[in-house]
Amino acid sequence: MNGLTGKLHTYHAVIALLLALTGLVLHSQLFREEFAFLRTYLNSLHVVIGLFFMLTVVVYVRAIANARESLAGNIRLQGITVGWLVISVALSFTGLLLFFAIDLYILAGVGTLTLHRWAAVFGISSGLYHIATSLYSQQHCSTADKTAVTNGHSLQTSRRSFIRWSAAVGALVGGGGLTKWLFGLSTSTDWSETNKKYKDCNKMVPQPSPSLGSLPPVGGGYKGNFEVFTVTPIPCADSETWKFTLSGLVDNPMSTTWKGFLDLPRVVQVSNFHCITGWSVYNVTYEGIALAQLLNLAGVQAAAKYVKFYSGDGVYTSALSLDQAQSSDVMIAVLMDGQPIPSDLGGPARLLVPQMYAYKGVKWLNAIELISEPHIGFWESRGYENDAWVRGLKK
Ligand SMILES: Nc1nc2c(c(=O)[nH]1)N[C@H]1C(S)=C(S)[C@@H](COP(=O)(O)O)O[C@H]1N2
Ligand SMILES: [Mo]
Repeated sequence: MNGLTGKLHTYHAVIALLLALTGLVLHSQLFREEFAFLRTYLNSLHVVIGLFFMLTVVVYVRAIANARESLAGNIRLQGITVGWLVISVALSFTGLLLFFAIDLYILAGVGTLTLHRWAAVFGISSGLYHIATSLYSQQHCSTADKTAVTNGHSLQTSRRSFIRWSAAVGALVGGGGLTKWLFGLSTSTDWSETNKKYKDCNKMVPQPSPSLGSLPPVGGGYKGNFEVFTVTPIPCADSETWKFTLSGLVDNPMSTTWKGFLDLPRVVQVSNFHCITGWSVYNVTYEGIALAQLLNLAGVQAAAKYVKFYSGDGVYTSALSLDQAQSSDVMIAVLMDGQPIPSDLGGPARLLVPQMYAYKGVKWLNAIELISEPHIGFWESRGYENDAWVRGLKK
């Protein structure tokens, strides 16, 4: 390595390390709970570091192209270079896709986040392998002459291959652990698989019966995968105790049991689901109560300007302006592709605001309140826009 590529190597390594650290921290549940308020900053930081990462990759590719001869014949170095390039390009491409997908109207989320994670698994474990083996060979080079005399050659080689093998096993074990952590949920787009994938601890009797259009789903079955996101442990509901209330500035406040809730008229719609972290799920057939209709029934008073939503987790809230809440596609869903929504995904009843980022879609929705002053919800008070229109969908 000459001076220039040596420096480049250092920059690249440091940036890759920062990228891995911010990525891992972003994935951790801690940053949806205690440190949730740091999440938006951390996410921007991860994106900016990612841009620098891509920059070093480009400069690196040019440097390598200029120094092709030094790679010729060195199979090991060629392997490292090609592997590194594949992983870097995969990381950059999926990263860009996650960031820009919604602007470009492309189907990010169908595997994009999954690919990004796989690239991270390979990147991090091969990075660790690379560090371990080159640390050894550096040491080995500087002491090569002495050891060659004292230890003899064969011992030298077997020691080197022992180190390589240990590093490889370490990287494999580390990569396996990382994979398990990053993919806590397996991925599948098949709804029949879904109940195995998303856990359901709710005990709701009776189950809502799907109406025409709901089963088989008119949307043809949703495309993509939901990430189970929650800032609390997942609450389990029981129809014996479950209650839904609508209160505040309304003429007819309402407090109903599960049975009464299921008697409210429902509609079926096909909509998309966009999380602000970059993943989307498309063509979900939802059945539920149109919020505008429910508000109509309740008789909204003139003083009411905002609608506040509460979750059965006792922590999460969100809010919409009355106008936003009355959009025709805002609903309280109880069925998804004709099946009861599992507790993982916010069942028995969750709010849906398809044209806004999904943090508006309060899971385990159990209360609505009409208020006169704005309410700043859980994520909104931690840096997310209160007007959460998905980029490009509405303004
Ligand atoms: N009660 C509650 N609702 C919530 C959240 C949450 O943490 N708690 N997360 C929000 C966010 S950020 C997203 S992207 C979606 C995720 O929905 P899912 O877990 O069904 O995929 O739920 C939203 N509603
Ligand atoms: Mo989200």
